[in-house]
Formats: sequence, C-alpha cells, structure tokens
Amino acid sequence: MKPLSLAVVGHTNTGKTSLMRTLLRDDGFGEVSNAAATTKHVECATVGNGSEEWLHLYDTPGLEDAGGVLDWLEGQTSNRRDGVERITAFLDSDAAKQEFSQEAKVLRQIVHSDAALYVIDAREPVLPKYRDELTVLSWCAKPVMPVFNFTADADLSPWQHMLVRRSLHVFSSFDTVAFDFSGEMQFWDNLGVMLPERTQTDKLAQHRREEWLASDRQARQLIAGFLLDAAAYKVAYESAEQVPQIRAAMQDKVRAAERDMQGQLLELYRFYRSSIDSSELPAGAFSHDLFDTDLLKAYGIRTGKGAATGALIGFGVDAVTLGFSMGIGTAVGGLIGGLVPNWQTLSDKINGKEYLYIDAPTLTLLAARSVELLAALQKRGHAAVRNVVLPEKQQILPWQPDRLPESLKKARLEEKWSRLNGFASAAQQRIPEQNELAALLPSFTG
Ligand SMILES: Nc1nc2c(ncn2[C@@H]2O[C@H](COP(=O)(O)OP(=O)(O)OP(=O)(O)O)[C@@H](O)[C@H]2O)c(=O)[nH]1
Ligand SMILES: [Mg+2]
Repeated sequence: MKPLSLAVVGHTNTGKTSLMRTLLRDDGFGEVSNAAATTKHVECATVGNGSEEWLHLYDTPGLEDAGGVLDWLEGQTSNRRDGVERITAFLDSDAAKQEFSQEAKVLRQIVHSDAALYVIDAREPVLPKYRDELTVLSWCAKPVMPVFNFTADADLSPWQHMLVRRSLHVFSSFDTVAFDFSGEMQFWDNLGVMLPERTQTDKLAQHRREEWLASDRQARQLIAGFLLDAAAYKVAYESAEQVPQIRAAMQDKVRAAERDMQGQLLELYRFYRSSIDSSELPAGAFSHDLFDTDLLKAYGIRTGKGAATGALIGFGVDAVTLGFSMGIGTAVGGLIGGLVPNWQTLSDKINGKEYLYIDAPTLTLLAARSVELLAALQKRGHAAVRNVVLPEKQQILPWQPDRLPESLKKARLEEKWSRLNGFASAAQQRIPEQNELAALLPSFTG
C-alpha cells in the first residue's frame, strides 16, 4: 500500500517543524527556532517499521504572504475556473518563481500530498491573514485538518467558530511540547475520518499504541533493574576507619548507575538531544545530589525511627540488612527468624565481616526519582527544547522506606543480583523479582 503523504503547513512560526518532531519522535528533525522563516525548504521524513513505509510527512516553509497570493489569483485567473486550476496556473507563473517562491513550495507540496495539516498557533487571534491562508489552501482541493498548537492556556473558540464557517469541522489539538498520548490517538482518528481510506492512519495509531505500551514496560524493567542493583549492592568493611572511604566510593557508583539508567530512559523515549536537570531551576529534583538529606525531606521520605536507619543516616549508606539497621548481632537475630541464610552470616561473623548497603530511604528516593523521570518523559513532546525538569515537590512516592517491596528486601541477601557488585549477568539471576518490582511501580500510561 502506498504510504500516506501529509504536508505540514501554516503561518510562519506556528510550530510546523515542532509538530514534525513530535509525530516522528525525533527531537533532531529539522531546525526549530523562535525566529520567523526558519524552515526554508520542503523536507520529507518517513514513518514505517523498516520493511513497510506508512507515512511521508513533509515539513514546509511558513506561509508569509498568502494575502499576496490570493490577490494574484484573483487578478490573474478567472473565478469561473475551479480552485485547483487556478492554483496550477499560479504554480506555473513567474510570480511563483519570484516574489511568492516560499508560498509556491508549500502549495506545490499540498497538491502532491494526500492531505494537509494546517498548524495554528492557538494563542493568536483570528487575523485576516489566516483567513487568506485557509482560502488559498481550500483551493488545492485536498483535505485540510487544522491542528492547534500552543494550546496550554489558549481559548480555541474564536478559531473553532471561524473554521466551522469554512466547513472545517474536524480539527485536533496537539501541543507539541506538552505531549498527550490520548491527544495523538485522537489526532490519527480525526485524520482517518477526513481521508477516503483510513487503513494507514489506523495502522499508524496501532503502531504508536504498541510502541507506547512497549516503551512503558521496558522503562519499568530498566528502573526495577537499577533499583535491584542498588539494593543488592554491598561492600564489606573490617574496621570503622574504612567506612568513610568505602561510603564515598559506593555513593559515586550509585550516582553513576543512576545517570546511566536516566540516559537509557531518554534513549528509550528517543530524546537523543535532551538532557536532564536544569541549573537555572534549583527546584528541579535532579539538580540536587542524590545523597543530600534535604532531598529526602522534599520528597516526603521518612527517615526517622520508622525507617529504622542506623548511625550513618544522611549518607545514604548503612550497615543494614533487610532494610533495618542491624549490626552483626541483630543479623543473627534476623537469621533466627529465617531471614538470612545461616551459614553465610555466621561465616561472615567468624571472618569479622560487616557490609555496607544502600539504605532504605535512599532506595526509596531512587525509586521516586526514576518514576518521576518516567512520568516527565511520557508527557514530553519531541519538540521540547528545554531540559527535562521535574516538579518542585515530589508527586509520586511509590512506598515509604519502612515498606520496601519484598523484591528489594530480598536483594539485600543476593550479592549476585547486582551489577554494582561486579556480576555482569545479575539481570539473569533476578528475573521474577525484577518483573514483580516493575509491575509495582506506578503507571501513567492511562
Ligand atoms: N510552548 C510551546 N512552544 C512551542 C510549541 N511548538 C513550537 N514551539 C516553539 O515555537 C517556536 C517555533 O517553532 P517551529 O517548529 O520552528 O515553527 P515553524 O512553524 O516550523 O516555523 P518556520 O519554519 O519558521 O515557519 C520554537 O521556538 C518552538 O520551540 C508548543 O506546542 N508549545
Ligand atoms: Mg519550521
């Protein structure tokens, strides 16, 4: 089947290239800027699955003088001819090569496409120049779907009123920066209604839905894997003097693992050019260091008795087992309850070994930050140019530290579950627990 071809058109600076980026899931497509006439040529991008092409999207330069084109059409062509004939006469004229060359590129692309997406900056009043644009577009005799961009606080009603008067009854809202998955589904559905044949738009919607769910599943696996790595991470120490040095090294390793996981999440959602954090916004959770105790408070994570942390509270590393503060003595107590494999703890005791682990509040914080990042990425359009910024206050706390999920508690006893302990095949050792933890993390996919 022939791929659907869509021309993305509209006044200059309305976000056409931004819409392309978001629909393509490609934050590197074209050039986006706040200046007018950023896009100078028609540029095509394809959506498909490797073996099949479903969609050809054409980015076009902004329409700047549709009024001038309309004057030319009215002056130079007879109103007894139909719109396409008049547009064709225009495209063959010298004016199309000279003063209206930008406009001609756009109209030529529409004539060669199955439909046009007319991007509207919803914050703008309905000015005569936009009416002229719609008049010229309607003469191309192709379905035109208006798409509202910058919808955040805009009142769409004057626009909707004008569109309906021009028999444009189907339109979509699509803020290219604040992404809304259900909005995109609605967009494909609306477009399908306007076309003589909706197989391709249905296929695209289906593909995007599968991809959306698969990315969410994969993201949760990444986060769960990272949390298990952190929970099972342990380093033995023999004397109190060694503790500060070991602690610092452990913190560095967890910070690096967190950055790594964040990078993988960005890649999974195809934000190849985005970065997390924002130095200009101190409130962004990622501008805080992971081992900063104020951050625990900001996230509403309890660190008191309930969290049962030990002497190293505030450093995120604790001589703990099973999420509780225990010295070897208590660990032996725990083993009576059947919680710790007998021989292991006893031999450690005989060898005089104790271990440092990442404490429960920090594991909770890691989980909260990861999940918050996932939520932010799922609401981020590929047109967003600012860094990923998280809300000032923690919105999502998956659990309190005294209620760590079983899988994380269990990880405390399973050295081989952590890549941080040097076990490259850790992921294979903990498949059921990783699945269990992944399923437990909050979901935002709707
Ligand atoms: N807040 C917000 N900004 C947006 C949105 N869409 C686009 N922008 C910004 O608007 C500006 C113009 O976006 P472009 O995508 O370059 O617009 P264009 O229509 O391709 O512009 P030309 O190629 O010059 O005609 C850029 O600064 C974008 O970052 C949106 O939905 N919300
Ligand atoms: Mg552009």
